Amino acid sequence: MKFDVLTLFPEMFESLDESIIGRAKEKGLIEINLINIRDFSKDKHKKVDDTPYGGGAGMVIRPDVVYDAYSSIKNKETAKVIYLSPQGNVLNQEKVKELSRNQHLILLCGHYEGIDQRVLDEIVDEEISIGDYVLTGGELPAMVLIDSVSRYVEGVLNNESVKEESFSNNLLEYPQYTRPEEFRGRKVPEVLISGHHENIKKWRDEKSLEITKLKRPDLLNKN
Ligand code: 4H7
Repeated sequence: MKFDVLTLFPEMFESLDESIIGRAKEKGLIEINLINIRDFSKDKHKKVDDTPYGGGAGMVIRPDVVYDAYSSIKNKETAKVIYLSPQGNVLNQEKVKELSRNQHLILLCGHYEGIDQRVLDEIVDEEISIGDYVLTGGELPAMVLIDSVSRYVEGVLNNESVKEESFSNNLLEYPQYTRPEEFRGRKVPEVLISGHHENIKKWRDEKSLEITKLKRPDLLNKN
């Protein structure tokens, strides 16, 4: 799966070189191509923004610079273009799964007061938000999208966790324990040490339900 990212801050995406996503890149399972919008400024000072028509605070990113950056992307015709913005459809696990069926996504990251509406109307297929709060840019949302979607790419995860995890069944996950068997007087639940797989499964299912009732009762009415 390929992600092209249009951003003014490509260095922010270095965190995706770590851990599971970093490994997926090394293995060639996902490709993340960063396009610095600033490289497409025709201005001698590499300016990409300007003051808003109609007045008001802050700066708006120019449409021509964004369009030129977008135009440089190979095979853009068959890709889906996503704009990360607080006005988009709120991302959830179902949407993540749906997005993972695309072979090529182009992620457009806004900054400052946003991007001129005309280039958005021209190139954006879908607007996505990662939640009802304000950020300084679309870069963190783009990284959240890349991380969550990449988990569904074949070979990125080496275990069964995709099938069992929270939200896939509208239940939260059961608690996890590892060594030592006793920590500051707190013992690992006996059943987990018993080796009785049927009882372990039953205990975990019960815990999942109990925790969901306690922490996220809203999820239980979604089945
Ligand atoms: C695009 C358009 C996403 C990107 C507007 C982005 C939250 C989210 C941004 C803006 C984002 C999310 C303009 C919104 C300036 C905030 C004060 C960058 N914030 N801005 N406003 N929830 N910010 O996914």
